[in-house]
Amino acid sequence: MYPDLDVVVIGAGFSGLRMLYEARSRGLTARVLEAASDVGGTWYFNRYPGARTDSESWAYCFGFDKRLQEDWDWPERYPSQPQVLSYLRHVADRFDLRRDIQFDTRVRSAVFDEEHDVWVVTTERGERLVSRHLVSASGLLSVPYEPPFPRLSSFRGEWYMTARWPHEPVDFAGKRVAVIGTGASGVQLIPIVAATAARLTVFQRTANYILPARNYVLHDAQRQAIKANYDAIWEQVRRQAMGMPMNPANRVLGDVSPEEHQRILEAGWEEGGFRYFLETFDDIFVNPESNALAAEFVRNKIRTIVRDPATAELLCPKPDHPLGAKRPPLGHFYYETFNRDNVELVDVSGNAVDDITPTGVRLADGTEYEADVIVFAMGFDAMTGSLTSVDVRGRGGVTIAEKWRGGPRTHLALTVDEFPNFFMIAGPQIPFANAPVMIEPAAEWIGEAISYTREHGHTRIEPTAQAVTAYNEQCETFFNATVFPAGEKIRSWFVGANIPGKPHGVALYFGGYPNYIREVRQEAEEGFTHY
Ligand code: N01
Repeated sequence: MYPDLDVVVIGAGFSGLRMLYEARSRGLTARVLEAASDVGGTWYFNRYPGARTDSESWAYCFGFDKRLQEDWDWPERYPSQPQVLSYLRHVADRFDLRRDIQFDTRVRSAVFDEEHDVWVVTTERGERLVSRHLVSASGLLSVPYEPPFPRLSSFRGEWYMTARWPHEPVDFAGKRVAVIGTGASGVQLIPIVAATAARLTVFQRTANYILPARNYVLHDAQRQAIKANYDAIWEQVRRQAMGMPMNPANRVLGDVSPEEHQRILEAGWEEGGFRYFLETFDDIFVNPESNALAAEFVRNKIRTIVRDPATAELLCPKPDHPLGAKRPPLGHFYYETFNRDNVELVDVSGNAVDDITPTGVRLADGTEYEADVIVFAMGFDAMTGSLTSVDVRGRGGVTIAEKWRGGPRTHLALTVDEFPNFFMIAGPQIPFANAPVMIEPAAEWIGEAISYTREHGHTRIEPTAQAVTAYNEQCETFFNATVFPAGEKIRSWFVGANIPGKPHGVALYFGGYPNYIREVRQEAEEGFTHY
């Protein structure tokens, strides 16, 4: 059996588009299979009101083409979902990528044929493609956690999932709206809904640290400065632990006096976004004292902003919840929203949402909250879900779900032993960092690995089991060096704990983006010695 294609790519979001460009530039034949009707991935599906990036626009984009950077104007500090989607559409058109993308095509299975060293990919439309290589670009947060409520279908109102938002606008005006979930998605949506709903009831199970985004419109001079400084921006990003266009604080808590601590945290809070913890003290994620101080500062801000003391206390994360152990969302006047007369916060930490009734939300103690609209913002089967939900089989017929029965295990988040010729972009165990800047080096590395294999006359490339074990140990070591394990009860998707019954395992690399990139480059430059 000869392959029809060099590469099949699953997904046409940031990762799939970049991979297709990379494959083409290396003279490889490639086809992208995309379940949606257009490019965009995450930015196609998550079109809920208020959706926007939490990374600054000037580094939430591709850096591989200077003219692309010069052409594109970002209108805001944090671009909105329609703005990011427009950008990705522009990329697809500018590089004529669409002719190799098959839309409305969901992959049903991908099976490695050991005799011929090819992947046989079947789609839900009944097609069969034979490809030498398979690249999963199906997203790290793309399989939503479906509302697990048995009587949801009995609900007589409208209901929506943030991650599967309809294309038509949803009108909340004059309606009683219930929102379940207060992660990054819920936090962005809640202030927008509150502005028009007659009544908004927010069901919160775990209070998180919501940092002020402080979005702003970029004026002409700022846009020109961004374009003129892209080389410096990418240089800054390459040195930054989370791949962000920021400078390190270059100090830890112990370097300055207690009086200075508050001033520095205040300045970070005013800067907004992740600058609160990235530009204040470099040890916030590894030093319990530094973390506790930054966490208490946020609690005090909540108590200052939210007028009702009981509501403010409910919004304060518990002391056993380290800042950052759950990804801190960015808020756009989130805490201020709870000062509105039409907004109520309901604590479901000890009185769970039990079910949905024909008229609303029922809690375990029998209390019912009537609603005309329910929005579920309940998160994702993160990191592994987009692969374990597809029948992907490697050598000996082992499925990826079986392989990751004890949690994800990869080599450099790019490959898996027993899965030859298989690559992942933004797969499990990528660094905890700004997504687009991780995607580019991954696509380049995969391109290099494929070219290397072909140039050396091989038809198979696969990491050794030892390399996978070593990388997994590294991920565990870095995670254990942070303060995050202390928050083991808070159900973070970082370790698979947000989905009931999901295997736990460290799903992110916390060793910092520069270290990760160094390792990835070393592997390629030394000739793929772990393969
Ligand atoms: O999901 P989440 P998300 N009863 O898992 C609650 C990225 N992202 O979609 O905390 C009641 O964070 C759950 O409660 P608890 C970003 O990386 C980025 O918001 O488990 N509540 C939690 O409050 C982010 O981290 C952007 O106790 C239930 C919420 O649902 C990741 O995606 C925007 C429940 C889920 O929060 C995921 O964010 C959006 C139940 N039975 C997302 N089950 C930007 O960059 C779950 N919950 C802007």
